[in-house]
Amino acid sequence: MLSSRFSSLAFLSLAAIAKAGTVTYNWDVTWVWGAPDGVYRPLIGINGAWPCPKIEATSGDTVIVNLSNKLGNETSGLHFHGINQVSTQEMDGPSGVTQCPVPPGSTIKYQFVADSPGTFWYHSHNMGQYPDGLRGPLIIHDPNDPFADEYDEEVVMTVSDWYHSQSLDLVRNMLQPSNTRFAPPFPDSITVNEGQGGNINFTKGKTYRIRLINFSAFASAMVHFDSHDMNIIMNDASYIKKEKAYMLRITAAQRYDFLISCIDRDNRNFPYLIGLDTNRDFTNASLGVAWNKNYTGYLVMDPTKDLTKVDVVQEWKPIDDSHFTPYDNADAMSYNHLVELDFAFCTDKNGYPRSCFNNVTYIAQKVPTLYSAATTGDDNQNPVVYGQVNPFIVNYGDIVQIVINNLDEAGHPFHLHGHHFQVLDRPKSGTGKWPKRDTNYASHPPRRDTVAVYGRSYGVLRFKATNPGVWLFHCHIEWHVEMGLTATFIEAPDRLKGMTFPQDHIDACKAQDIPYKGNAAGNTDNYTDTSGFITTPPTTYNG
Ligand SMILES: *[C@@H]1O[C@H](CO)[C@@H](O)[C@H](O)[C@H]1NC(C)=O
Ligand SMILES: *[C@@H]1O[C@H](CO)[C@@H](O)[C@H](O)[C@H]1NC(C)=O
Ligand SMILES: *[C@@H]1O[C@H](CO)[C@@H](O)[C@H](O)[C@H]1NC(C)=O
Ligand SMILES: *[C@@H]1O[C@H](CO)[C@@H](O)[C@H](O)[C@H]1NC(C)=O
Ligand SMILES: *[C@@H]1O[C@H](CO)[C@@H](O)[C@H](O)[C@H]1NC(C)=O
Ligand SMILES: *[C@@H]1O[C@H](CO)[C@@H](O)[C@H](O)[C@H]1NC(C)=O
Ligand SMILES: *[C@@H]1O[C@H](CO)[C@@H](O)[C@H](O)[C@H]1NC(C)=O
Ligand SMILES: *[C@@H]1O[C@H](CO)[C@@H](O)[C@H](O)[C@H]1NC(C)=O
Ligand SMILES: [Cu+2]
Repeated sequence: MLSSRFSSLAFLSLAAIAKAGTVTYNWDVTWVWGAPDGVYRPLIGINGAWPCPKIEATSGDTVIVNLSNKLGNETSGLHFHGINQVSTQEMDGPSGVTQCPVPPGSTIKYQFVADSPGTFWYHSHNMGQYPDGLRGPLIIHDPNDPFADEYDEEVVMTVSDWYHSQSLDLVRNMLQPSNTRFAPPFPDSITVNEGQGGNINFTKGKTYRIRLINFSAFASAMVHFDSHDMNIIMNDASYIKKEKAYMLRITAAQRYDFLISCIDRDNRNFPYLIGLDTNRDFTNASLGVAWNKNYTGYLVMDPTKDLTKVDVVQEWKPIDDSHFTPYDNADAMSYNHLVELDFAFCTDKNGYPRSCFNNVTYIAQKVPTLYSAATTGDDNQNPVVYGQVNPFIVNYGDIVQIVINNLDEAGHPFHLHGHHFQVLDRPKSGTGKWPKRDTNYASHPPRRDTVAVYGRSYGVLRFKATNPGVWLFHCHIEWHVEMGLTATFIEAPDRLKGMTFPQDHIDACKAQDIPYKGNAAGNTDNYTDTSGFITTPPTTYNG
């Protein structure tokens, strides 16, 4: 599973003394015909192949991805999940936010410094495309890994829910007035390593670092290894004090790095279980248990021996990740800027199912939000210029507390671009709304980029606004993004004023006659003139 370049520890020690380099990927985005779970369907791959390749670099390296859209019939783009894009906010990738969609026949270059090590992933942030396959691991090695002495080999493991239909059709079916229960598409199966299998060679005396990445569009998964604990060392590319876990729950877009050791007493092949959690709230027994999609993989000591035993779990009791301690033991920051978001499903003027923050659904505008921030002068401090993208202006240096009140009965994973936030509190389901008091928080809260907020409960997050840019905050259930479950942080707009963009990014807009200056509607005479703003979501979904 490791590429040859990184397969030896010798490389890692070399990297420790090597100077920062550049890794370049020339990628054509192409349709590929494939059957990850045995059922053939069109997939979005790279350079004619699928699964998509892994990006691998060492912290400090510059990563260049030169992306040519050769799909012919769909736009595209890439987001590098968990990379904070310090000073390169225009490389973050979501369409309509930091760039225009890349039209067929165009090329766009992404370039950023991998400033921080860990397990990341990249994916399309355009047209609900990543469940169609356009996604892959992004591994940034750490020459100063504090756990380097504790493992011998590393293994990348990706997990995902999987669909037999294409995203465009799934989203079109979902966004219908008849969908009064806001039902998302239901996965057909679960894939591990994109269907390539998840068996791990397990040799006595060796300890393995598993980099687990969740590519899911919807479901969460429970992870349990027969007879072996997981020793977790990282969540979402942020080191933690080692935590022993019997079971983990990973939601869409999260990552965990953990160690598993093959010890003296081990003498057989051990199954592990990944159970797809399609229930709305696994902690609520009255909702029934819906573990109908399971994957069994093996820690393989001897491939000629039994590989049929199944790992059975009686009860799902995952470790509480909100109680992890960051490796550096950093204190909770105190905040000066509160943003409280009530999340609930809602219905638009045409009766279409949507999801809302504070009763407002996100509607993509004509001009990418970052381009508006760059080109509307001092008016870029005024949320009016951005249109209905749920904009929140925060000043440079603010410490922002986001409170997310989840009024839905299901759990939802929330992701912030451009930051690793502190998770101060994430109470159990059924707790209700934030009591508007800051009490009983973690004093050394874990930092991550995606947090699961339980049903009818809330989450309290803090981040420091020292990364000027336009950063989305959204549920990482892709189907909910398409329903509008997104807010936009306009961070330090005074520092975005007048910023310029690479010509190929602007050319992507020009090729489609998308305005790239002015307010949300491209008005350049009067930035607070809201004529032409999009105030109702389109009734036909085209991505
Ligand atoms: C695991 O071991 C088998 C032989 O037992 C070998 O063919 C395979 O390449 C190994 N896989 C990895 C990822 O090292
Ligand atoms: C990027 O790709 C385009 C089109 O394939 C090619 O013309 C260009 O030279 C590439 N750029 C780099 C930096 O490799
Ligand atoms: C584009 O082409 C692919 C492959 O033929 C097809 O599966 C897909 O549905 C098409 N997309 C659109 C938007 O027509
Ligand atoms: C990945 O995330 C999805 C969406 O939250 C979830 O359903 C699935 O169970 C997760 N997979 C794992 C292995 O945790
Ligand atoms: C999946 O695994 C769980 C836990 O062992 C079990 O309760 C459930 O019945 C399994 N589901 C299927 C469809 O086998
Ligand atoms: C949302 O709308 C409901 C019903 O119209 C109202 O009770 C509630 O106060 C609103 N919430 C916010 C945050 O505006
Ligand atoms: C569990 O689910 C039931 C049925 O939807 C609901 O009435 C109840 O409030 C839920 N319990 C909690 C603690 O959320
Ligand atoms: C700009 O447009 C706003 C909203 O239509 C209007 O109130 C304002 O007077 C206009 N400003 C100028 C200078 O025309
Ligand atoms: Cu959601």
